[in-house]
Amino acid sequence: MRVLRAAAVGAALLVSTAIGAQGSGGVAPKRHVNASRSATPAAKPAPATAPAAESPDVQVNEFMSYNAAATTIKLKLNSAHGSNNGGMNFNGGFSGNETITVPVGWSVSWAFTNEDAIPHSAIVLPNVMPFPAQPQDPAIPRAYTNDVTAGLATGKTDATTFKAQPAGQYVIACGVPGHAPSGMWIHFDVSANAKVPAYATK
Ligand SMILES: [Cu+2]
Repeated sequence: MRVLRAAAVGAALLVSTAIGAQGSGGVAPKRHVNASRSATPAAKPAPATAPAAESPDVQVNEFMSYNAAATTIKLKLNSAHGSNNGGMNFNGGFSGNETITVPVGWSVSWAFTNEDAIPHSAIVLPNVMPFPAQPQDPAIPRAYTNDVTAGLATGKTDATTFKAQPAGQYVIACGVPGHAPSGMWIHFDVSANAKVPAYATK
């Protein structure tokens, strides 16, 4: 009898426990669902707190991007980019058939890479023909690669940053003797009127 009574009490406890579990179990998921449903629309306004005022970089083409707020320009200068003009080109441009325009006073960071089998370099010179037979100083301070006259060997890179001023018409030319007269130059205009940089190809 004692054993039976104990079993009966145990059974009653099990039943009440099961009811209790069922009760709380039935309520809890309902609250959870309600909470998640009300949270979903509430979460949507979150992007409004994201920084929208920051100026993103603008990609002009595969070689140039800029940041208008910072007035900075990133320019890739690849010598012998493709076979145009027998490799005597910058980013495929030669004999002035490409024009890079930058607003005066902006900061230009160029990354030069020589993709050719022979040495090349880059230097900003006045847009005055014919090109000087002898090496000369850049028209804008710092606007040149290392080894302007000897050129950088195959695969070599060189980076420089300079302020685009004063306004005027320049060229980016190879400083290795004979290369610029062979067409290894493109236009580089520092403009007092341009609001943003541009990269024109003919
Ligand atoms: Cu060259």
